[in-house]
Amino acid sequence: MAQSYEKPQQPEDVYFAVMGVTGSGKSTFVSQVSKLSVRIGHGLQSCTSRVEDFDFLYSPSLRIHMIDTPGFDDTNKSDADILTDIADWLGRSYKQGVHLSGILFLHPINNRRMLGSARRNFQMFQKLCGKECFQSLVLSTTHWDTVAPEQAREWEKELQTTDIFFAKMLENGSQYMRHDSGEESARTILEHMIRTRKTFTASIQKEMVDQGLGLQDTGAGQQLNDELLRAEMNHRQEIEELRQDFEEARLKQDERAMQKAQEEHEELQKLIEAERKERAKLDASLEKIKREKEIELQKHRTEIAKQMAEIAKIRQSHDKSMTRARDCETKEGLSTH
Ligand SMILES: Nc1nc2c(ncn2[C@@H]2O[C@H](COP(=O)(O)OP(=O)(O)OP(=O)(O)O)[C@@H](O)[C@H]2O)c(=O)[nH]1
Ligand SMILES: [Mg+2]
Repeated sequence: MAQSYEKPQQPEDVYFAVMGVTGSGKSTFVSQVSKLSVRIGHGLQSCTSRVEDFDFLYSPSLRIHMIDTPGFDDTNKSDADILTDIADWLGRSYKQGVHLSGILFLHPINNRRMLGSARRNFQMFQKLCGKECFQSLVLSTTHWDTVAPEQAREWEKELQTTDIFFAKMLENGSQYMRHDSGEESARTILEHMIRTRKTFTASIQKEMVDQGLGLQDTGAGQQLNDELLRAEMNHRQEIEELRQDFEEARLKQDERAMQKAQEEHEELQKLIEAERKERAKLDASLEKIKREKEIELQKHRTEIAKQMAEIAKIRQSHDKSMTRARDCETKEGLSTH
């Protein structure tokens, strides 16, 4: 009689993304919950340079994938590059039938009121997710040990009660959780995310995959595009003011002031050019991003192959000189006997 074997049950795959500005502690969180070796940045430079999937077996029936992302406000990459990377990962995984079940957004509590770029990036993050998935978001604060407790609590309250910070998202179903005690709070957050998990499609996935929009026409892309345009307009205004300064200096025949205005003008022109390039990066469909990434990967592989060939050449020449030295020693040994 044929024996029946029970097919071993495959664990359920659950995907959680971790986002937030650079240095907020995303990779640290991923390493705390997964116990995997994750590169954490200890210098002033940003660390995670691309989206990475760290998976581990949480229980025999559950495999957790923590998606570590590079942080906006990176020291090496522009926000347009970061948004492109995240859009690429989200688009590709969605096409392959992978759905996120939650996103954790980390904010360092010592970055008081989400000033400047942190605030703009938070707005971009909200557009990237879309209101419909606010219920699957956990907003959390890190770096509690770097601020006096009463100060941190005051700033936390401000975050929770101010509309442009966390308040609107909390009203729309997001959850706030402190991450203030290392592995213990990391585990509490993960357990909460597992308990409340529900798959969803982020706005940027619907926009780029379902509607076939280019990155610049997505909510997050538009937000970044508007910011870059605003910065460009400000710089043009500054150039206009510099022209007047230059004219005044010319009338006074003040060579030094003329030189200074000229140099500042050149700097501003460079900034405007960089902003234009950034905006051009947003003019990309998922297909274009994929092609560019493939070209980048190919360049990277060619570079590695070149380096490997160099290493092999050095090793070969080293081996040859060692053999020659050994031969000489043997000959000398023989001649002395
Ligand atoms: N004091 C303190 N340091 C922390 C905390 N969380 C992370 N760090 C430190 O902050 C630095 C940056 O942490 P990462 O986990 O690399 O931050 P990240 O968000 O992944 O940064 P990017 O990869 O650059 O986007 C590291 O030195 C961490 O050890 C925290 O809660 N308190
Ligand atoms: Mg990181």
